[in-house]
Amino acid sequence: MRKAILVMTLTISLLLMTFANALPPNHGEEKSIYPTVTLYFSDGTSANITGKVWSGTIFPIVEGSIHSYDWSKKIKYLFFDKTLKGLNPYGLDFIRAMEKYTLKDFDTNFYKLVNESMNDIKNLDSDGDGYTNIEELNAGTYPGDPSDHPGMNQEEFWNEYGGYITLIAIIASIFVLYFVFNREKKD
Ligand SMILES: [Ca+2]
Repeated sequence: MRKAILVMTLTISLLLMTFANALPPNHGEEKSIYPTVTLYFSDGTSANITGKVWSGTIFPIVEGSIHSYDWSKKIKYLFFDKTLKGLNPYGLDFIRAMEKYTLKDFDTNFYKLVNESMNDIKNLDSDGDGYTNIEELNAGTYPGDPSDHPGMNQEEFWNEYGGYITLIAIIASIFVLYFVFNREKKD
């Protein structure tokens, strides 16, 4: 009898646990991995960009406006630093550009506001690595991370193999010179 009660209790707990897991998460307080950023417009008003707005609205706008690179692959850190807690230099410039508009623009035409703000900062070099933001966006590198910029693959290749290539070139020249001198002696 005791065993039966124990088995029943266990079964009920298991069922309850399964049921609880199957329930959708709490919608009002849904957690996002992206930080909420507050905009302060010049007229003293302010507005929040929540994590859900970043991922649900801003990222799709960016992905849709850049055609030469599929930003969905690495958009996570486009505006944020690697801890996802703060903005990187590009994210900061983007927020500053948005703040030049008004709360009315924010509330009534958010899509246009995002597009225009991106456009306003496209010729800046937010991270100071020598490439403009739009060059980096088109090449699929982070405009807010100076260690990531176009032409990296060639540079990395040279850093890794440049030493060997130089050494092989020197040895090859010595061989060539050796044979040339030997030949001259024989003649
Ligand atoms: Ca960069």
